[in-house]
Amino acid sequence: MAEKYNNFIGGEWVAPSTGEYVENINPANTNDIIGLFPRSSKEDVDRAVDSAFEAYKKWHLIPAPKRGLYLQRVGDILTRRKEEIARVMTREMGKILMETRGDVQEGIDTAYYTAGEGRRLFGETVPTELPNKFAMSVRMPVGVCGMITPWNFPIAIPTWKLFPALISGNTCVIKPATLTPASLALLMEVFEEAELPPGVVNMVCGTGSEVGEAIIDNPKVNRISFTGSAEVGKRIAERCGALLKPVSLEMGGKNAEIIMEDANLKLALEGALWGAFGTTGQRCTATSRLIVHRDVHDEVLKELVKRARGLKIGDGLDESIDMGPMVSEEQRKTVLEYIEIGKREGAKLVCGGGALTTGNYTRGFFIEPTIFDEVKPDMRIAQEEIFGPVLSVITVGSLEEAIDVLNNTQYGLSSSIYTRDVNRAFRAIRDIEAGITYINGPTIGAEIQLPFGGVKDTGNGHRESGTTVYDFYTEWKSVYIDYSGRLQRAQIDT
Ligand code: UN1
Repeated sequence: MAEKYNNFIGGEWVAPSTGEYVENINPANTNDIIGLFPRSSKEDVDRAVDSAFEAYKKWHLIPAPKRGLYLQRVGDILTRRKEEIARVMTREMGKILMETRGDVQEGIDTAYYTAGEGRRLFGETVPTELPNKFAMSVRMPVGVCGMITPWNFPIAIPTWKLFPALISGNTCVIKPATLTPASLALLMEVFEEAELPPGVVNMVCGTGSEVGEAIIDNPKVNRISFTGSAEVGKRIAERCGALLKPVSLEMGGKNAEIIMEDANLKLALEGALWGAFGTTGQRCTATSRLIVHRDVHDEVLKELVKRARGLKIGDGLDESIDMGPMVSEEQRKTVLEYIEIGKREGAKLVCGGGALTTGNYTRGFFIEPTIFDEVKPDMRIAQEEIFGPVLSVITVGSLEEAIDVLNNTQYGLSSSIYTRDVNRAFRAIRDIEAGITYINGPTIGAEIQLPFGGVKDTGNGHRESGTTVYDFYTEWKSVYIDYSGRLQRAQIDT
């Protein structure tokens, strides 16, 4: 019998009011059951929100540098438990150990970076137009924050949301993705070990339609942060709009790497392989289009296909593996459908294209790294987010054309260009419509000390990470202190 996990509410592990649990299985081996996780209801969410609401009363009064000490401890514990958490994450999500270690490391980096922010959280002081008066702005906490998180970065993304919210003085209720609750449960254990006061962070497991919606609708929740598909994000934005509830959305991408004819091709190829097939293509920053200058197209494609065919696919717990399975049967099905769409649209399949179902692969959701050549910029495989190891190669004749093709999508998250020409690099930085642009690096691998997010349908104007995330988790208060001892009227001539 698989181990039963519970919700984490008010510092305790609490069974769901429904009494229902769902199996969490290993996508590389469906015989391996990680555990049974709650299928919770609104009742559980309301309980968690009440607990966060109570905890807020004390938490926001703790000085921010002291709140930072908790995060420092969380960083230390995550460092000690990094390997254990990475292994559980590989088992429940499928990405290879090297990457799940990286996922935890991103959480560790965020913990230490955010702990330091406890001594900054800068406001402004400005001159006033009146004598003997002082003016400043300070950041105020907002109360209870709700977080709805995806399965592709089961630790890193929750930490991007939780830690800035906490250092700002807020308390949190978080829902893990239904496919990856075990990693987040371990993060709750870390909070427990760090002796974070009960109720400051609460986790409720369950579906988006039950738990997610109950978090959004609860009137005591003052912020919603969501990472996931554009389709769900739009629905959340509508609901939050009606409730006048600030919402931060991180959604899809259709990221491209440009390879110019003057690029270091070896470097560009390595970038494309890592960007397209790392995490089995399941990053919102994944490279799903390769825009190649026609002078180097044949050389690039030949080598790319050779290298992609050489990738070792299998269970990510085996250190020799390059690419793990898809996270679920459903995701694999979607990707296979897109491969069929690509073929029907007339793109040329030059590598992979199928599910791997025999031999060692029978019990997992494995799929081949897939490359389409002769893709036209308007084809669906060049427009829609596939979220799998499928790369569309588009040929262009100039930098202008390359950037036009890159921008020709509804999304604008990550982008990359390989060139040795500094003038081209700077033009690309100026003209590419995306939240992130890499010069001579792949589209994946953002660091936590810069803003993360995108333009167009990728987001709704907010950013995670860096220093800008605090604009979401705090409210500004402008403070005027008049020490003249008399009534002074601003804007009134005397
Ligand atoms: C995501 O793909 O959802 O920049 C997040 C990166 C990682 C985070 C990706 N640091 O690729």
